[in-house]
Amino acid sequence: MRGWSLYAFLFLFSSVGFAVKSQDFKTCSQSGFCRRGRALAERAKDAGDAWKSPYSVDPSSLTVSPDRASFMAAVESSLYPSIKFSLELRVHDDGVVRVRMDEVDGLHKRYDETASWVLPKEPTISRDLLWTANNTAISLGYSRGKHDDVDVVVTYNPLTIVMSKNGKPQIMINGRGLLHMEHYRSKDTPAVEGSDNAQAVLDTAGSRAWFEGDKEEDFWEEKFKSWTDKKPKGPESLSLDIDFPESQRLYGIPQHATRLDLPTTTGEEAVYSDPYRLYNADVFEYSASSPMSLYGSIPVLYAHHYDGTVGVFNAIGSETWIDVYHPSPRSSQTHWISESGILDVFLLPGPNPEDVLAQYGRLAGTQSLPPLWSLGYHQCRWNYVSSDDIRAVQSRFDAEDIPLDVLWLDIEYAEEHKYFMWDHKTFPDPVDMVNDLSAYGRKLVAIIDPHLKRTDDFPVYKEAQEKGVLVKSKNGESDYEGWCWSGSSSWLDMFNPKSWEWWRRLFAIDPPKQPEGWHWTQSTKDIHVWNDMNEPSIFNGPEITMEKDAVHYGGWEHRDVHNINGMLFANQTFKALEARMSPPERPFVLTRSFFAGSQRFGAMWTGDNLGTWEHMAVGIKMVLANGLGGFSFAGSDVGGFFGNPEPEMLVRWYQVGAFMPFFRAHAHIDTKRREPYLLDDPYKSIIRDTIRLRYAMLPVWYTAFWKASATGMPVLRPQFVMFPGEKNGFGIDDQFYVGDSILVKPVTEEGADETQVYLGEDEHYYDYFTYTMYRGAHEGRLITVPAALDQIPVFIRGGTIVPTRERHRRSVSLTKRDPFTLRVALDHQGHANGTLYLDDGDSYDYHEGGFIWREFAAKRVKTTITLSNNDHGARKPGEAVAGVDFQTYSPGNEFAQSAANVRVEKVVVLGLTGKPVSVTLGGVELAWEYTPGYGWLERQDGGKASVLTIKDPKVPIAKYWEIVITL
Ligand code: NBV
Repeated sequence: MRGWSLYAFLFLFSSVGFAVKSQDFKTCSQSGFCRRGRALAERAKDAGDAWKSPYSVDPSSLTVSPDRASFMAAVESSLYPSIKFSLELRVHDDGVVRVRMDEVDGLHKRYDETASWVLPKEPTISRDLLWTANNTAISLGYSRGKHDDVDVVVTYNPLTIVMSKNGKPQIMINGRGLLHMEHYRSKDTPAVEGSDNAQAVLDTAGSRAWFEGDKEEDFWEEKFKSWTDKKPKGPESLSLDIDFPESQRLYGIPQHATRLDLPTTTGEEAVYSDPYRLYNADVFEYSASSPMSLYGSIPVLYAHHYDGTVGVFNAIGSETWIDVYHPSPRSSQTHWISESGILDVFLLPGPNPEDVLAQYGRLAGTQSLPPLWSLGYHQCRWNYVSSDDIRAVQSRFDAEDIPLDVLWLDIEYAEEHKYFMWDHKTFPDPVDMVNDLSAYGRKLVAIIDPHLKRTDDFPVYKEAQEKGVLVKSKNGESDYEGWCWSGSSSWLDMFNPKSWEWWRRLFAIDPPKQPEGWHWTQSTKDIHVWNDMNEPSIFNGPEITMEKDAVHYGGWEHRDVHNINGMLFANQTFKALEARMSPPERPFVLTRSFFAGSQRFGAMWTGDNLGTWEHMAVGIKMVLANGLGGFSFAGSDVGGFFGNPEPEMLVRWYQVGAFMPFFRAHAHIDTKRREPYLLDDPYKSIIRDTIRLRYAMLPVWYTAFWKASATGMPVLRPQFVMFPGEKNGFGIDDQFYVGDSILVKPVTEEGADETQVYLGEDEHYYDYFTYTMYRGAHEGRLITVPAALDQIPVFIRGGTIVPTRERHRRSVSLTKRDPFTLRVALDHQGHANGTLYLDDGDSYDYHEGGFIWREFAAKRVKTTITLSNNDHGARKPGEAVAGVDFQTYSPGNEFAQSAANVRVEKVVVLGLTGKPVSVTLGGVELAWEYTPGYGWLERQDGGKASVLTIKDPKVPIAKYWEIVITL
């Protein structure tokens, strides 16, 4: 065994008991700047009211911009009077306030480009501001619009920034005086400026030592295990307190394996002893409850109470730790400690979850609308070992009538882990193999990792080296070298714009003309890509990642951009795949590492989870948190990456997976094969039904994805997002809504045959399968429902209309002409509404209005219920629908015409109060049948709803019609 593979082997299999090797990762106390930041907070706490932030604004420096959308001011710290900082406040037209602070003429430049990687475009600036300045503060109010009850006040001394609503502070920056931007200094500068008065300064209350501590530990060099981080620029960390005096719960800052409403990390009753860490890392066998870093970071946080929601997005790409505390049941405090970078924080005024998520979506961009096929079922394992293996797996799925859309290839397809290059011994005919999948409308996803084997017979590495697009080692002298699957490797530096065009060319399907070079010849448009290990994961690096003093394009140290790094790799892969086709088709890229902005380019998964019930459960919370971070297209390895799940666990895991936005089974190379067809019945049949259910519900999923891409509303909606005013539901994170109509409570407990479901509104809920009715309550109610192994607790929310496609097909593309079923679940007044978004699933024609957008409505007037299928033309003038671009949309567009023959084949109306006298379309009686049961007038918990089934009314999905039910 060669050196590197032995290393990899040991790395992989050295842990028998599947437990995170926490000693491989830093705790806050092992990280110099985090320790300093926490110590600062401790001193502030001990000092109580005597504590005063040394930072203040020089009022004479204040200038409001001519367009009145921003102001600039000079800031200084009384501890270092000669060091100057600049503060800028800018207000966007949706009320978001951006706060930036940087060191002026520092010894080095601080990294200030994080936001430029996140924001797809410069936000529009507000024109409706009122600024008022006096001796102590400058305040701004919004002269009109949604936020006319909001104001922002910047006090000069000490510097605080407070966003209030109706005079009540909602977001407070530096209210606790923990703001500290460690300025750049040189090693030989005396500890205290002006050596004669050093003692005097240190002795005075409010002195530097009082504020900063008197040790310079880890300022210039820091050790962790066998690594030494030489810090060429010295200390440069940023500490910032952001408090939410009116908020009870905090959500966000993915990715962590923890509850959705974030448990505390400080205070006597702290749930975790360390802050939440954002430092993208390959945390192998991670714990199912921990504030430790994982593969991705999204520094957005929401603070919620029943009468309002606000948020902050902290655009920082360096390692960041966040302490969370609730000083009272109704207020929240956070303390952010980052290693480097400027202060660039966006305050999101809300006032409710939907608004705050939309505000974040406008900043960072929303979830890209995925190709429809990628919402089907994905079958992966490490590894399918040959083209014949791939063909055999596909045919077993077909033989067992289990739908499948995507087969995956992990790293072993590539010769010596030189990605793009097929191992011809095992994959002699890759294009034919992919074509065999394409024949059924299926795709292949192949892995491409960012480590490039340093060998002359790997053209990708050679070209990258020649072009100078590899990350450099410290001092920027040579290409960085580390160890990964491919042995001695170098890493692409996607911060270098020169890499982008080149990377695009590698994926070109037709031989690219200019410039000359290598490209992936044995490829087809049906190969999509999986970017793994992009944190980056480096076997022999500190914390299994890159040394912080490695150098990126522009001379930036890796420490400045670490959390952004993985995103750029996947984003460029997405753009490369998009460019393969003209006109472009929607690509699919799965990324393990991510940052704010990744959502615009694909999907993520929760990495190497364990095949345990705890991991099954926490995966749901992680996916929900990711959705709040704007990145809805998320899922966990179904079955768990490590371990060999028993059939019961595997079945439950499929039931979870079928309700995750990204639905993929995956397994470690060391596990037994566990494709669903290998199971015995009843397990196999239950999984088949579960996957079929996913396919039937694709219209619901796709509509929810469209909504997410149009508005920022997550595909999976947590309880507090659905019912922001219902406080008993704020902690609920083991159930969720798909879009706004389907409530799911996946079972993640062994041996369960029933479970409890929380209903947070006074409304009927109908069991999706049995039509059993339950009734919630305003303050929330727990109901107990059956949940045997073949039962998934799925409910239709009363008042919604759910479109599905119920023909059994092998893959998504074969469903495209299939008829629809509509389930109409009447609310407690006998009404219901629903929406459907549909397009060709592959192209970008929807940008030009090439889609179908329908609103279904069931309206009751006395004893008549009229069920109609409307387009926007039927809406009242002026009634807008967020996200629908009615500028370009016309119900008669080409795509809608192509679907003219797609019909509704069944309508099921739940909860009528009695047998109809007639059910007509244009005055003509339709074929229908009625099963008596409970109706919308009755409160029911466990009785069956009445069911009216209208058989094949032959009405088009894309045209207006009206069915009249007379009772
Ligand atoms: O490429 C192999 C695996 C992959 O299957 C898994 O999904 C990734 O999260 N990869 C990690 C490398 C190392 C796994 C021990």
